[in-house]
Amino acid sequence: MSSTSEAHGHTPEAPHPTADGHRPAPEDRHRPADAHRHTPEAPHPAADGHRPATLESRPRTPPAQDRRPAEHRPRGPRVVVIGAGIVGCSLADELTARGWSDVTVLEQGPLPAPGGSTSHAPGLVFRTSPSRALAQFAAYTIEKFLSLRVAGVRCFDQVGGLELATTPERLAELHRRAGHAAAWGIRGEVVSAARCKELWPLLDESVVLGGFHTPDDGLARALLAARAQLDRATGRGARFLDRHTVTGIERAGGRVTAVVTDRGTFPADHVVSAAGFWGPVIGRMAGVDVPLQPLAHQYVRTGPLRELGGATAEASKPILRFQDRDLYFREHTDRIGIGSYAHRPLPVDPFAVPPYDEARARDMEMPSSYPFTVEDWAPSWEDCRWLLPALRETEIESGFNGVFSFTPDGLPVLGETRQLRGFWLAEAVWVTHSAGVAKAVAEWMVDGRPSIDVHECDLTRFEEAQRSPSYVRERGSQQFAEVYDVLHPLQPMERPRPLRVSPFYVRQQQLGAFFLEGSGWERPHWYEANAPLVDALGELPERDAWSARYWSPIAAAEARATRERVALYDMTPLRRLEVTGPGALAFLDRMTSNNLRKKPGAVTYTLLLDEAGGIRSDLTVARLAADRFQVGANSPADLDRLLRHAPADVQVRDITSGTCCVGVWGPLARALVQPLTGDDFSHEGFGYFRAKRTWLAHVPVTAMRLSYVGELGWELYTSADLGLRLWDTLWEAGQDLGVLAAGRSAFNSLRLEKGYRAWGTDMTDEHTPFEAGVGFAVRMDKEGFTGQEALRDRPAPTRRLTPLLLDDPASVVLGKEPVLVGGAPAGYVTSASYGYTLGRCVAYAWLPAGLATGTGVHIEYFGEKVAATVADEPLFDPEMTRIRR
Ligand code: FAD
Ligand code: THG
Repeated sequence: MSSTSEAHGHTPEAPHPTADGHRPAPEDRHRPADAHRHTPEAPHPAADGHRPATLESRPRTPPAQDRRPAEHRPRGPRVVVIGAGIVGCSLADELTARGWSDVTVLEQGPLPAPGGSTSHAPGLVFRTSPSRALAQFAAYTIEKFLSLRVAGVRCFDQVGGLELATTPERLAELHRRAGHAAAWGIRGEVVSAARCKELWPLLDESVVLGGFHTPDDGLARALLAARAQLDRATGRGARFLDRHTVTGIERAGGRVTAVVTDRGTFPADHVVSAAGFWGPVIGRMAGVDVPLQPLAHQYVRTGPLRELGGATAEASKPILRFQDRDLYFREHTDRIGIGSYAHRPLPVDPFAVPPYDEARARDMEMPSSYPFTVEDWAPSWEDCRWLLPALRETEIESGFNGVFSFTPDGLPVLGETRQLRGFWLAEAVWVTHSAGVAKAVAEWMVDGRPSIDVHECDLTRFEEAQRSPSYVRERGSQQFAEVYDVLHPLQPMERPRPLRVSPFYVRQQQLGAFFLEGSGWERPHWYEANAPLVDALGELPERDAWSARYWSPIAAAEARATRERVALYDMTPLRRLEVTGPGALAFLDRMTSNNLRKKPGAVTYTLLLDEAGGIRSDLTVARLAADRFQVGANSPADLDRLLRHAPADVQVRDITSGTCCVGVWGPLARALVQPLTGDDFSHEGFGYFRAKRTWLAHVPVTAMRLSYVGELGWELYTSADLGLRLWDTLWEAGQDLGVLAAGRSAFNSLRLEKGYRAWGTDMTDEHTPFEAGVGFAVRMDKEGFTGQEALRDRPAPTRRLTPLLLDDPASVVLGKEPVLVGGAPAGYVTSASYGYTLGRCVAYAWLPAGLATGTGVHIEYFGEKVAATVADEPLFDPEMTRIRR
């Protein structure tokens, strides 16, 4: 074992002699014996680990084509990565591959197994997920790991994956997962119990109903993959310093400037926290909330099994998931490794995790590995032996409670914080997604944006109320418990609720609202009070059990009433930003694609694009006064983006919480509102996409004439204190008109009939406005806006967000299903809803451009092929006669 000095540290006695953490420091005289070891088979580079000439001949991944000697190459900004787990190592590799070679990775534990989650991850990699981003991350991880070897040993065993069903519900779920796989381009097949037995001879076939087999999944050797990437990054100039504990983050003028360790300070232009479940600890040093909860998860190894006797390979059978009992399995030569999510959540306080040496002294193998609690394991052991009877002849040989991160929604937290520029998070990442995440973050840092849509993982996505330690603990624990549950896409978590409610909440409760949750808000999906209207609807097609969940025929009645009479929609959760100041117009005009240079009173639908012309958001911008705008926005990322770019003479404020909004929509909307105000609400007096400040009886409101449901009407905004009064005023005034309250379920149906896109679902920054069908909101002739140049240079679209109508009036799909054109997978559904006015289910899908109207396609729903036809949009009221009158 040779301790090499590319991991040159600064000893406490002689801290950073030059105050420049980048200079090669003197040989480390105090290196602990177990520090950064390198196996003899793969000797590590030269004494100056900075730019080891010996590695120049190593294969490099593109785009590092620079052939200049290392010392003459530009090294890019100074990057410090905290943590040398799989994420930190992969990130160093991806950054240096892009020419940013001034990368220092600081690790508190000893390399190569520093004691984080990676150090004991059994490495199962399943790609299939409802999240397209996660599926793409995992696909890249497999692709990359397949190409990595250390001393001839592969970093990935492509043994395949097998998920089992022992209940009919799970079998249906496997069909649904097969749909997700097909939608994201993953090879997979639902197979019989007999085939499962062939793949895994130890199974008791009689308890299995079927399985989902994905031949390209498999096992990552996480530590080896980390090592391979560490070596490659080192070869390009990165350095890894183990036994360096980060204790502080220095900053100046809102930017990070350096990372402080127990062995010196490292100046930095960018700092990435890849500290895994220690994320909150590093976050606190930077003054940033990191919304993740560390939880322990049990992993055991059995004793040797006769049935596996003679096995030579580490694993040859597919990695196995038995989600009905929250278990997974892999081989370790003649033993089986088993992980469980069946036990009670075991939260761990990241601030109380002992340092490496103390952990060892305390009977822990490493800081992330807590002693095994056998009582939590007992019930699972019965389940294991039920599924794999051969386990009855053996016992558990070893086990531990291994710690890793859970976020409130189960997804990673990625991106640069606005509070502290240059400070990035790459946390709550599985081994499965590690390389994909590292690639996305490296692209983000180097190119300004990831090449795929990662908005689901954006660190801005949690609202302030979703970042409290109690919320993160509760939701994180629930994520643990639900990790393998069959979850309906609309299914909300039960606690903590209610969290955010609109001022109309009491009325909604009185009307029997059925609430689901979104962004912490309680949102009525329909109102039981409207149940009597269902009888008048006539026959509705029978729904399958899955699509009937979180659905009610009442939604159809509410949709009908909106088209025929008038309905009140609670639009309070719609994000509202106020943009003010002398520079506000110029700022918004530069930030978005449509013409905003209109007189006060104008409302404009416009797009927030990124530098590459991708859609970051779609907004409505109401000019309320010369230098005051109200922006209707989508995710918290919109606020973040505007705040990042706002010049000194512009103020941007999120006013959502202090205000509220009711949408009053339907042909009788004017009859309802006009009598309440002295202002002219006629078509001539209050035109489409106009805004007015007025009073409705006692309530001061900002009224905007627009409608996401495609009917005549207004969004009415007031302050939160007056919300209830506004609701009651409208309710009373509408009694003779048959007003009703309507929910999100009807809302979503109506907006899809009208073809209005939902950002984040139908379109993201992966798409241009022209592909997404919102090119009408782009003024290419306007002077200078973000994304304009890129749009000019973009080739003609090859894909298009395409409206589909399902052929059979009784069919429904829900979104994220694969679409087959000519029998072959060609795209996926974004959103879908039954169109009650059209009498057909509407689905929008990303499909190749140029499919003619009338083209027949199939959507795969639970393994069934559902016929649909490419339609012309908008599907409803193309002449706009219902809105413009
Ligand atoms: P880590 O590996 O924890 O690395 C973070 C590093 O940061 C650590 O080495 C730590 O020492 C260092 N650090 C922290 N604070 C400081 C500081 N102040 N200064 C310097 N360094 C610091 N995932 C899968 O994909 N498939 C699986 O089958 C799988 N099974 C698992 C089974 C178990 C029992 C467990 C516990 C986890 C499993 N996971 C699995 C999850 C996976 O292990 C983790 O999500 C992943 O390893 C996290 O990688 P990371 O690099 O983010 O974190
Ligand atoms: N209301 C307000 N702001 C919003 C939304 C909203 N901002 C975010 C999100 N929703 C934006 N989405 C849309 C989508 C379509 C329309 C409005 C907001 C819309 N489009 C018309 C059309 O496409 O025909 C008009 C477009 C035009 O004339 O330029 O109405 O719900 N306040």
